[in-house]
Amino acid sequence: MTAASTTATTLLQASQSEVLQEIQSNFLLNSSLWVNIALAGLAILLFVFMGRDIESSRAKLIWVATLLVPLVSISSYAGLASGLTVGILEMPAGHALAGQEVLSPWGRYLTWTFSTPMILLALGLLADADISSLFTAITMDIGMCVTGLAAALITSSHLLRWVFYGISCAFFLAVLYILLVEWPADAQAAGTGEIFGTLKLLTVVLWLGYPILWALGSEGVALLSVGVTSWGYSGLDILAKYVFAFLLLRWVAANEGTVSQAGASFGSGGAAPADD
Ligand code: RET
Repeated sequence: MTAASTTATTLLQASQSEVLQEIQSNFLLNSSLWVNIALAGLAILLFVFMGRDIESSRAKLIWVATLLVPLVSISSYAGLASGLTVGILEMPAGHALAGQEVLSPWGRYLTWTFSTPMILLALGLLADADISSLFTAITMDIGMCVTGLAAALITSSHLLRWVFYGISCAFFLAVLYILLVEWPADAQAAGTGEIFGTLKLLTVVLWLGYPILWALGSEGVALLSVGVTSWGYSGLDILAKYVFAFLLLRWVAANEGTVSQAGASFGSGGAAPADD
C-alpha cells in the first residue's frame, strides 16, 4: 500500500467514525434510529407468523412484498445507525445553514427506493390493478426517491436542491393520481374496495408528510433540527410501514379467497380473456 493510499484510507475511516460519534452524541437522532431497528425486528417476526397459513400464490406475493418493507427498513436503519449511510455535508450559499457542516442521513432516501415500491406493489395487487398502472406507479415512485436523494445531496447550488425537490414532487403527483383516481375503481370491482380505501387514505396522508418534513427540516429551510427531522421521519415510517403492513396482512390472511380470485386483469390490460 502506498503512503498516499494509506492516508486516504485512514481519512476515510476517521471520517466514518467521526460520523458515528456525531450520531451517538445526538440522543434524539440516535434514538430515532434504534427505535425503528427494534420495531422493524418485531414487525418481521410478527409478519412471518401472520403469513404462515397463506397458500395462494397471489396472496403470497402480497405477503412477501409486505414482509420486504420491514426487511428493507431494518437494513436501512442499521446503515444509518452505524454511520455508513450518513454524511457530513457543507450546505451551499443561500441555504439557512450555509457554510456549516450538517449531518445528512442520505441512506433514508436511498432505501425508500426499495421499500416504497413494495408498498405500492402490495397495494396494486390488492386493488387488482392492471400491469401498466402498476408499472407506472412503481417507476414514478422510484423517480421520486432518486430525485429526492439528489435534492438532499447537492451541495453545489441551493437553487438546484429545490429544482430536484420540485422534480421529485412531480413524480409524487403521478403516484398520488394513481392511488386516488385509478386504483380505487379497480379495487371496487375486485371486491377489495373497503380495505383499499382505508389503506389508501393512510398512505396518502402519511406520504404527504415526507415532502413537508423535508422542506421544513435541515435539508430544506432548516426550521427543524437534524434530530427532530429524523424523529419526524421515524414516526411517519412507523405508521406508513408497520401499521400499514399489519392492517394489510391481517386482511389478506383473513380474506385469502377474495385476493386469489383477483388477477384476471394482471398482464392483460384489464380485458377478460377471449371465450374461445
Ligand atoms: C422527498 C423529498 C422530495 C419531494 C418528495 C419526497 C417524498 C418522499 C416520500 C417518501 C415516502 C417514504 C416511505 C417510506 C417507507 O419506507 C423525497 C421527501 C415528494 C413520499 C413511505
